[in-house]
Amino acid sequence: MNTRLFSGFLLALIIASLAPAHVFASSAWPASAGTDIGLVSLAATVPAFDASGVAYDSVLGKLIGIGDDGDIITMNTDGSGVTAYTVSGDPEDVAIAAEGSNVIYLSDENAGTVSAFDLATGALTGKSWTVSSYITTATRQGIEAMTFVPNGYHPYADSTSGGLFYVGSQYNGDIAVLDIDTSTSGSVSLIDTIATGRTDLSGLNWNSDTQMLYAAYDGYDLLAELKSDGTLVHEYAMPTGIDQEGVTVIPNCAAGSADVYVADDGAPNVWKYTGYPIDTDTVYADADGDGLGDPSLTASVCVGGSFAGYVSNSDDTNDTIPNAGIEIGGDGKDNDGDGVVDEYNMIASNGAHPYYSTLSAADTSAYGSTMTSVRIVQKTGALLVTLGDASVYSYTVWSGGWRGRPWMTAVSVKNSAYILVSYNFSSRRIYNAYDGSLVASGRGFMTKTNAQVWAASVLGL
Ligand SMILES: [Ca+2]
Ligand SMILES: [Ca+2]
Ligand SMILES: [Ca+2]
Ligand SMILES: [Ca+2]
Repeated sequence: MNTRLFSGFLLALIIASLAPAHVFASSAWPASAGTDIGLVSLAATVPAFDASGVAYDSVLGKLIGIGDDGDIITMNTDGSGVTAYTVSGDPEDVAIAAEGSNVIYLSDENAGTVSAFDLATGALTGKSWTVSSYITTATRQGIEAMTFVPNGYHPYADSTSGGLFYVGSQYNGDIAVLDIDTSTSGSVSLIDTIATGRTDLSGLNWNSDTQMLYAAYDGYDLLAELKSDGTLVHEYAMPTGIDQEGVTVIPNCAAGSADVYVADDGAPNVWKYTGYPIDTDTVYADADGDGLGDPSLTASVCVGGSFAGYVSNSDDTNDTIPNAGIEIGGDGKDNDGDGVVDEYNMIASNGAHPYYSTLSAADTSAYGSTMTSVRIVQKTGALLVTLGDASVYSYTVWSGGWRGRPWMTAVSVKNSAYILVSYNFSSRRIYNAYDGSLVASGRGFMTKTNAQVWAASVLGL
């Protein structure tokens, strides 16, 4: 509806008489003051364009504008590159069911129909659906708003057309959720009716990246954000002085904001507002590919989205070493998720370390880098190895412990990751510090020095 056809008095009367018991307080407009990109070239190329609806096809990279005199235009998001088409009737909004397909759907306010138009041929496809019986309208207050919500984003059963059409009435603000079989003319069924609680609904736009339904209310100068089940999330007072007949939102999830485009009825005016806030998810860099993210290196993605090389958790203590499933000592966190904090790792429960166990234990520069301490617990006979990521492994040597049998020692062989464990100078074993495996053993009295010589000889170091 072109509200300029009404006097200010009449408009005020309509709003006052239809104002519902709607108490959600609107917030101040959170985006820029706006620029009229219709003035870039649209006003010159299609001067009679009576902006009524706008949508965005991210595959084509084009805004698609509808004028209620039957004009259809596509243009770039900066207002340049206008291509114009014409169609009969009173199209008020436009919906895109399959981006990049070139097929768009027009809601005709007077006819109460939805029609398919092909941008590739510049003509109606011939398919149309009568929807007027599913929604209450009045003269010049018809199906003013329409958008398409893909399957998976609406709370209803999947439709064979890939999603559902949300068609809004300017008269009472209700949204008819319709399953339109886009393959067959005339086949349409009502799935649900959502009462938005406010009249003068003039534009609808679903965005899957923000998972939000944007609803413009012309006479109220409001932009509402709703979930696809109709739950109201936000309501913003829009810049006044224009007739908001159509709206579309183009998010930049990495930047955490969106551009909002508004079709301003009565003239070739399309307003662009920048810096509009959107919800995003935070993801964390996973440079070592262990599925754990680096809390210090983040990126912003669309709701439920992903970004290559990033994960949704921030649980990595060291993003240069794969250590998923390993308890890191001394950080106060339960890294391996077993309910115990900072405990020792055990081969039986944690398995061998996913990174250190791939290294050669024969590397004679290991001690002090990949392995930072070695000690034996006299009472239990446990060999404790602290690895370079601060994880501590407890390996059981001589099970049963060594209570009352002192003189146990544990030492790296030639700074390798082989550990020589001995007691009473008479029994010796060599363990691989990376996986706790027993490599060799020997018996018979030997001094510390000779035991080292023996171990180096056995290992070929
Ligand atoms: Ca990682
Ligand atoms: Ca890691
Ligand atoms: Ca733990
Ligand atoms: Ca820990």
